[in-house]
Amino acid sequence: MADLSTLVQGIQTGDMRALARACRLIDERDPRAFELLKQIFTHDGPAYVIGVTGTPGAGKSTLVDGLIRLYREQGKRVAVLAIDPTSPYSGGAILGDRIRMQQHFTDEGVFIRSIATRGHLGGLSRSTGDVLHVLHAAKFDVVLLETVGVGQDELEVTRLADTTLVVMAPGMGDDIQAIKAGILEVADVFAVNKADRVGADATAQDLQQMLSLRRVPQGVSKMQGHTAVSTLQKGPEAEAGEWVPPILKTVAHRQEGLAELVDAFAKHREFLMTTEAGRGIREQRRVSEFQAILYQALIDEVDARFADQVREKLQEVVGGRVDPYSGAEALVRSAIGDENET
Ligand SMILES: Nc1nc2c(ncn2[C@@H]2O[C@H](COP(=O)(O)OP(=O)(O)OP(=O)(O)O)[C@@H](O)[C@H]2O)c(=O)[nH]1
Ligand SMILES: [Mg+2]
Repeated sequence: MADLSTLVQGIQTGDMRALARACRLIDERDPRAFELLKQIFTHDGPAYVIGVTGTPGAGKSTLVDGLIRLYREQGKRVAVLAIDPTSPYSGGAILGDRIRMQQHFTDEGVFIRSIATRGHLGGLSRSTGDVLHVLHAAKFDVVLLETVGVGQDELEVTRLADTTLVVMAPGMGDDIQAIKAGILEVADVFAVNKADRVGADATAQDLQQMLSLRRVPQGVSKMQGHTAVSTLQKGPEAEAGEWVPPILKTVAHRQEGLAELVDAFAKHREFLMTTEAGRGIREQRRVSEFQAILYQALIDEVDARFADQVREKLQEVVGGRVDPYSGAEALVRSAIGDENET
């Protein structure tokens, strides 16, 4: 397929149009995307992936904007994936982000792309994972993965990141209490943004206290093997080989505290690359990715080849003639060609 090899070449040379085309194939779940991903895959992609999540309005987009600028000053090539919400509330926010981002659109070293939350199975995190491989192949130095909202889908996406930044802002004390435990557990680094406002110290302290209450025993993997391994406690109690998420204060629109943030990211990356715990996390990520790809491939295959049988069986189940367990079992047996039905 000459067309595909041109595309592969375009990606590997960082051609923006080729990148956009590849993202589109993935987004549309074009069968050629699978072939493309096979060809460009590398085991140790060079891009360092930073997930950015946090409470609404805390300043995530402003921080991402500042981080792009900082990394660009260091001569790094940066990609930004904005995980678009399906929520109707966020239309305005997204528009604002677009305007803010515009200054980067003409920069050859910055690639910006939104990923829509399509309804398909395993959808958002799977297609984001595929796009990440495209960005690895294009040899970006840094990928910023900004999620909007703190739902389960968004938390799933942060599992794809090497390092997850959770952004909070002062005056959200009650919010912090209300935040699902999930968001604290995915954090590798915390930013208390809007530190120019009163209450930033109190928020940082609240956060610190909440983290120490949530102390997790060493070695316990959280959220199906998510990245953060930490006792979530500072000081001498933290045992060797564990990551303790630092809490940093930032003023995003003034670029304050961003250098420290980048420093903390680098330390976390170092932890991932050089420690036993870090190796375990990276291994677990490969396991989860393979499982997700395998299951998706199986589902696609079944959809393509057994759609009629599935529909028939479904009618029997819905009509109460077959129980769902027997129905599923019969389909699986016929799909794998096992005639020894019991
Ligand atoms: N005072 C102050 N305002 C800030 C700071 N950072 C961001 N803001 C403002 O806070 C508002 C929200 O910032 P965004 O960056 O859009 O926040 P967000 O977390 O991306 O918001 P959503 O995507 O809607 O959840 C904007 O008006 C920013 O200008 C800061 O450090 N200090
Ligand atoms: Mg935003």
